[in-house]
Amino acid sequence: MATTVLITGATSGIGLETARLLSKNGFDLILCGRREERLINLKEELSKFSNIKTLKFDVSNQKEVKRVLGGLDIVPDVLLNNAGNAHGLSAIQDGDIADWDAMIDINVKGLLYVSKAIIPSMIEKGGGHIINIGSIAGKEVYPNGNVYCASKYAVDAISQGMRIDLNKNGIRVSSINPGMVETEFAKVRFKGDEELAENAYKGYQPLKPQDIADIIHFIITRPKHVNIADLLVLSTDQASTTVFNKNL
Ligand code: NDP
Ligand code: 8X3
Repeated sequence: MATTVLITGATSGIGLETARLLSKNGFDLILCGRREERLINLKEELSKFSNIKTLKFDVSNQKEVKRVLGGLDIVPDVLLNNAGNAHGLSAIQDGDIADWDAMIDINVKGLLYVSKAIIPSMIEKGGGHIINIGSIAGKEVYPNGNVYCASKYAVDAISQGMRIDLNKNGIRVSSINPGMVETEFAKVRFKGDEELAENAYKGYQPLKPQDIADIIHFIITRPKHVNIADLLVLSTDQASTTVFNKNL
């Protein structure tokens, strides 16, 4: 039987390219996101390669997560907790509370709600694999990153905690922490300001979402006794959150 992977945030960026790569490699997928039209198109695109199920929900809506994932008739072998974004880039004294709420609600609480809905069935099945997408921002704080960094530090702590608590259940927990990846991330962070979004990726070669998809494919195809626990992945042009080899 094919391995089933549930991907949150499959409508764009890292999640989308991971869905494409895994489907082409024969993995069955449960693809999640809020943008229904994208989910429909993705199902149409990938159904020729593997079985695709789509689920539309907001990870930060606890009731919705419980209702939608509680109704699943398949236990995913792999849960990819990828949905998330930065909202804004401001000094702490200038931060927008709605942005802070969004980042904590989606990146931290959303990841927890989804995990809470899936983990019991993995335990009952006797195993599984959870991959959490953290960030370099969860390893190193940078100017104006404050609450986004806090949300990703939380993901780092949750990944470590999951690895410890689920150790006895044979559930692998992996954490991937990318540096800059060219996706819709900057567009969301800068609220649709195209110029600011483009600047985020200007003058150097950032990672591509396909690079992270490749790594996810590698991680989930290791033998059962191997867990890639924690990875920091940077483009060659990036050395830290603030040091880039830019050619501007
Ligand atoms: P994108 O903006 O391209 O994709 C974000 C995905 O998350 C979308 O599919 C979006 O789907 C989904 N999402 C956002 N909010 C919600 C929500 N409330 N409920 C359900 N789904 C949601 O960004 P990336 O692909 O870059 O981001 C993926 C992950 O990678 C994030 O966790 C991000 O923090 C992390 N990351 C990104 C880096 C980068 O430089 N790009 C670097 C390090 C980490 P929809 O809008 O349809 O709901
Ligand atoms: C995304 C990378 O450096 O913008 O997590 O926080 S960064």
